[in-house]
Amino acid sequence: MNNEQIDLKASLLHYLQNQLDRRFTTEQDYNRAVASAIRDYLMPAWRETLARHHHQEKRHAYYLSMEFLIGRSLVNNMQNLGIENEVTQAFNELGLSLESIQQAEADAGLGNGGLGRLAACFMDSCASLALPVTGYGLRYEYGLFRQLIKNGHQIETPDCWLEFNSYPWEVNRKEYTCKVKFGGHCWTHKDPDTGRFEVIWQADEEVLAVPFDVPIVGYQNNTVNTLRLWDANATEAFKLDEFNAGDYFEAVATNNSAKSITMVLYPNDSNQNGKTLRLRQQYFLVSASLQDVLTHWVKKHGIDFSQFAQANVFQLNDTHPSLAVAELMRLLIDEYQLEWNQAWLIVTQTMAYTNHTLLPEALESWPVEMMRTLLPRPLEIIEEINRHFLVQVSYKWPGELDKQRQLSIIDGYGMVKMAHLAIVGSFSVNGVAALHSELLKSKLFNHFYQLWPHKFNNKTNGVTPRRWIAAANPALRNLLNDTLGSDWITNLNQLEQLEAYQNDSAFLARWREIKQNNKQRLADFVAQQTGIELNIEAMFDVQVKRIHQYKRQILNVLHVIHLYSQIKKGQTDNWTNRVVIFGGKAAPGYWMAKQTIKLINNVAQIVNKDRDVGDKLKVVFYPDYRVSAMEMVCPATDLSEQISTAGKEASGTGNMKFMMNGALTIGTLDGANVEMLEALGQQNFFLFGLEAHQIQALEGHYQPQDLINQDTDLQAIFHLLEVGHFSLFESGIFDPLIASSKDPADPWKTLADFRSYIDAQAQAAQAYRDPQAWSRMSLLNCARSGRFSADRTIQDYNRDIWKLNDLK
Ligand code: 26W
Repeated sequence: MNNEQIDLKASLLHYLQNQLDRRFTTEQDYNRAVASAIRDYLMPAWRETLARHHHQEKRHAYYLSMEFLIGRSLVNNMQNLGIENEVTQAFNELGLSLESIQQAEADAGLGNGGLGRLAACFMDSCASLALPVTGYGLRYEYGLFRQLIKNGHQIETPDCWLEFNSYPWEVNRKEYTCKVKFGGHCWTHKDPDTGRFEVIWQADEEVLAVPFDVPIVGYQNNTVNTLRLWDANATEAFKLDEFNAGDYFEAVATNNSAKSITMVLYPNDSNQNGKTLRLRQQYFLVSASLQDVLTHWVKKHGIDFSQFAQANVFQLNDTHPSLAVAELMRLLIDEYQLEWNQAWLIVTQTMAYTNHTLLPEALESWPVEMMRTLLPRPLEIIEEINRHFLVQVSYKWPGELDKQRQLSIIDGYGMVKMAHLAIVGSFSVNGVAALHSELLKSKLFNHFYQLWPHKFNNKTNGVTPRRWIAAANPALRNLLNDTLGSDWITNLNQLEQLEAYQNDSAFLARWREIKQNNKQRLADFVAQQTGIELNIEAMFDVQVKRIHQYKRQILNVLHVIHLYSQIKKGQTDNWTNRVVIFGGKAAPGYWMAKQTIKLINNVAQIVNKDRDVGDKLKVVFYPDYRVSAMEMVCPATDLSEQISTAGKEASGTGNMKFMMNGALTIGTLDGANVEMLEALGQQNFFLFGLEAHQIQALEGHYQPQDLINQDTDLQAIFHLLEVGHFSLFESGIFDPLIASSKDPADPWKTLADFRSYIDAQAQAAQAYRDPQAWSRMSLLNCARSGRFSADRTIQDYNRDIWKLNDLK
């Protein structure tokens, strides 16, 4: 790699042998040892990248996110460093199995789902493209809860991923510690020398933000970018005066109140709970990160900020870090004495906002009074931003007071609307798939679009092929390398060349064999975890994602019950055996989602033990679905379920991972499915369901009971559900779930899509019966997935928003 390079094997041995007693060495210990050796090994490249950023770059981007769902890092880092063979050989020589040591790594589960995993994929792509991008996030002591299933119910247990409070990949950078203020009050004071009015924020609490840096290794390009995660600490472990006054408990409690800020990730990904602690987390992230950037700037340029906007850009991952708009104003004005207009110009030239959801319940807003108590100075600034903004609105729509009311950052109920703050403070606003970005312009943010059409743009999501093909599916990686060379890893459009093999039966046979082996690997795991035996000749039909009504796991369950009832009636001519796999976590407070998990498990239990059913149908709930689970599930999937109500899923990213790994999709015209279908053509995609505009037109006219009356299959399904066939000793437990899908007010319009879903499923089953034709479609899915590489997405962000020079 370079002349500073350390002897990897010697270092590995050093860490492996550095155990007091080898008899008690566990796989976790070995994992930690190898991670430590690799971290040391990548240090020179990391240092060089930082030096390059410091000395050469003209512009730097910062990705601000409350979530980074990294998962495991060992395999990825080895692969990106190009040292897989070396490490494997060293392990073999020691008589150790790298495979089981890889599995011993805990997932860094610092995210809920799509938004957090996207941030992790983006970090990988930025480093692989050698772009100067730094991630800023929080070092939660507990990531997303671990899910246990007891009697079919989800049980949440704490995720202690930081064994003994350390993570082998991170480096503590306490020299960059800064302080974040909370509470207290503000007053204005006139500087006697300058005559300038200054605001003093006298906080009543200060919390230390201590950075821990995680290396982000680019793909074999000598680049190691940084993900900086903040850990909250008390300013002094014990306030001595309180201690001396004998209030030992009070002193320790202060310590805990500071530490609580980064104690746990909120396990919520679709509605905000309005808790003070969450607002503290958001401000803590934003303030520490911006102070970090400004301190660095001032060290290099002094307090001249005239070039700051040319040199820095902040990408806000949803509204969670949107206080950055107010905080950058505060720092520039209060700490560095800029005038309001100068500061506002800088803010509105450096902030860019990405929206990830259209669901109204997921849009963040905070009570003004909560903000006043916790963040008095940032609130003053938000109020001032709003005053300026509403003047602009009144110029655009003179006399239209309702426009001002609708657009105001602070609404009539005394809530601060974070999306409005983010849009007003940013020069760019983007959605995450073409359809989603159009809906932002035409619906959710229409007035803002009329005001500032130039701000709005689309950046269709993508996922990293390093993790989602090369690391997760080594057999496919090898086949691709043998067939196409290895350029596809950094230029995924190269996969198009696979099309040349679409009619090559020998090639298709190899293609199928890889899939079957991956299915076996998953089947072994499922057997070991759940005792359920899977036949890999069956179609593996998979829906893994957060459990949410808009994602309609319930529609999938209705189909499962439909298949079961067909089997029971003996209607099994031309049957295609299926394994239906579900996985996903429900937010702990989301009762309907938890009931959905219970229903899936109950249906699985009845179906799997029924002797009439046998291999015709198996149902699996895969517990504790997480990044590392997807790494095994996605290469083993034949059919990917992307069945959300059209207009509700902003993009989806699981859909892309499946496509790359040669799964076919059954899906609605929602999120990025639309663009997948465009790349694939209708003949390679099982399309069903109403379109977004049709769903909207249904509002107020939806009559699910009529649909049931017209459809004997639906009647049979509801009959089984209602007589308690899946709730024998738990009478009535599914009544609310059943009632919600029969409710004319059902926002997810599940039954409206039932018939077309069942038909599309039948087509999929039929198609699966021709292995050669299926493998051909599978190959085309992979071949046409190039545009869903996160590299393409990041190049789009860079071309339109960040405008960085790559540092290759
Ligand atoms: C305040 C509570 C909360 C927390 C997280 C509300 C909303 C969120 C996220 C915005 C939810 C999320 O993860 N959205 C997903 O983002 C993915 C990446 O862009 C998309 O692919 C998914 O469609 C979208 O649901």
